[in-house]
Amino acid sequence: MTPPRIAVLTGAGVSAGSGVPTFRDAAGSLWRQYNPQDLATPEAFQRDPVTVWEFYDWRRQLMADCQPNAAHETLAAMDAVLPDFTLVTQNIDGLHPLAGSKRILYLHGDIWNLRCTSCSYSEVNRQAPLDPLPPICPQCGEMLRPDVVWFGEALDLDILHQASVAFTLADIALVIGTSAVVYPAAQLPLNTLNRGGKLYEFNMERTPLSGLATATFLGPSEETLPRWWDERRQAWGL
Ligand code: BV8
Ligand code: ZN
Repeated sequence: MTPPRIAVLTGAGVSAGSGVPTFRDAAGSLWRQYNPQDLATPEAFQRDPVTVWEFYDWRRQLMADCQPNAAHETLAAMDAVLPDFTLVTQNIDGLHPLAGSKRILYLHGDIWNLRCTSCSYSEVNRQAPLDPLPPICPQCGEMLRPDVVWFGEALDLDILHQASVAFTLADIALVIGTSAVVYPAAQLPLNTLNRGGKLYEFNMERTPLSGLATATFLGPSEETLPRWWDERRQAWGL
């Protein structure tokens, strides 16, 4: 039997098992009691670039020591055997490519990429901590920024289109570790349902998508996703 076409949307919860704080936890974290949503905005960066850079430098230092968990590894294994598979991630932590995933669409950018606020310069930079902070463009001397999509900033339209097509054509949508409140990401899995596909959710708790999901597997995705894949892989003869 031909394996189904699968599109996956991941959020911060897929990396929770690797020690990366989720947005909901980060807001409550000891670190300065800042709400990430107040810091991950162009206005905050305009007003106080050093504080925003401290926030990202802190996260980069924390993420630098984190390793992929069984959920990331399962998604990489799926990518390797499924003919039609797309991983769409909201995460910027770099753990999906580290686990070996290949077909990845980054909706919200990558914390390990820096780009210039003034010219077209950009670089991959895994230095943590960064020094100096804020980092300076070697090409024009202006400040570099994290190459991520902040709240109120538009997503890359080409990436968003590819993600939307992947979910529209998918037989199965997997939604893993996301509170499903950030748009337009949270909208994507509905494309699969609207075309008669199935939506399986993997989360610690129910979300706004749970009422629409074909099934919600409650528990840590580093446990629930490998179990689901083992059973499906055998049924599909993979
Ligand atoms: C845009 C990069 C327009 C930065 C991020 C009012 C209503 C609706 C929408 C809006 C609104 N007001 C504003 C908007 C739009 C806004 C938005 O959606 N706001 C929300 C908060 C209401 N969206 C935007 O601004 C987007 N841009 O709309 O632009 C536009 C168009 C044209 C021209 C100009 C402008 C941009 C959104 C992208 C923002 N950037 N990240 C950074 O990371 O620093 S979003 C950021 O927050 C993350 O990337 C992530 O996507 C999001 C947090 O969501 P989650 O990943 O779901 O994480 P969270 O902590 O919330 O949840 C974790 C989940 O995991 C939980 O459910 C938990 O139960 C579960 N979990 C925990 N452990 C585990 C687990 N599950 C399984 N296993 C575990 N072990
Ligand atoms: Zn520059």
